[in-house]
Amino acid sequence: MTNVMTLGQFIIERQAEFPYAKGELSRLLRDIGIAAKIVNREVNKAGLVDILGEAGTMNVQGEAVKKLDVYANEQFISALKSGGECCLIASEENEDVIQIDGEVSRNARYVVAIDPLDGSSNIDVNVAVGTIFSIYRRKTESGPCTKIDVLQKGTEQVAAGYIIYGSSTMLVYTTGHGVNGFTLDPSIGEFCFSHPNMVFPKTGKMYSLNEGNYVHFPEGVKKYLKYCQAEDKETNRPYTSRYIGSMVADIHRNMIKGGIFIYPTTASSPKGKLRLVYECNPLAFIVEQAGGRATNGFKRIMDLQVNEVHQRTPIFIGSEEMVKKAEEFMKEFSPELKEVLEAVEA
Ligand code: AHM
Ligand code: MG
Repeated sequence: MTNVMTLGQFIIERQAEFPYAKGELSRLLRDIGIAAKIVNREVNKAGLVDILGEAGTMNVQGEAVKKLDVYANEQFISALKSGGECCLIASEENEDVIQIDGEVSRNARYVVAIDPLDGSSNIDVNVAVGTIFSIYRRKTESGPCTKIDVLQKGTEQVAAGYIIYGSSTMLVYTTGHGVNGFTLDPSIGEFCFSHPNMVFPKTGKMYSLNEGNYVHFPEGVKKYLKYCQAEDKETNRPYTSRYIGSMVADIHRNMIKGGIFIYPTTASSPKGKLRLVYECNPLAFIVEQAGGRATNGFKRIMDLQVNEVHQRTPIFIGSEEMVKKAEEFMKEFSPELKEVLEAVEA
């Protein structure tokens, strides 16, 4: 007998911590965990594409081969539909929200926002990708759920998590009582409790941003980057540059080692690139729960007004002291952006 605790056992043990606990949120998290294992199986086969067939073609069994992000989207939607606890899904892959009004979901009270496969351009090159999810209680009292139910501030999240399909596969989540991580043991097909009470180091040595966009960065980010690269023994500079291009993987690494991830506004993405509802808010919730900080350079991510399902925002997220320092640079050198970003919220 080993003392391994599975995700399923952990969720049941912690059920009492959930607001209005009746077991529904536990079941919802369990459903997401099951879909994650199925997606993981396919992600691990991604290198076999030449053998199994290209996306858009027929495989040897005569089935259509789907792109992995489409496949992941279908798996999560199907798990949430059949689980019966979710009445509405907002996904990066779907322009419109998906209402679930079948018999099994009649009394469902939860809404899920999801990016089923983030960083999907990394699949072809065998680099880590992720899934990001966010869970809210529905806002409307009765009738079918609508878009209104997902247009809630990040502070209203009841749970959030990510799955990282990396050198090992992990599921990390919070329900507002700290952050816990589970590593998939492929030999038994279970997520096993491996990272209790994850804590974001107060400061670190790593900065993660796409430096190729440098000429299009706001002045505050340019100046902060030069600060990161300047020599100073007392503050351990120059820092180290690490950018994977999969937000989940970059933030996961920074949470373990200490660091900052920035995706600012750029000339081609004047409102930022990353999506507030299913990328930034869930990661901000997790990072804050681990003692880190997440802002748009001026304002806390989770306090931003949500007007659109696919709304974008710049993000500065990671070790508290590093994010605060970057904000100082934004305030001093890019003050004009504050109003621009307030207008997006209005
Ligand atoms: P995606 O949802 O289309 O995969 O885009 C999100 C990803 C993030 O994971 C990553 O941080 C960022 O886009 C990388 O963008 P870029 O290539 O512009 O640096
Ligand atoms: Mg994405």
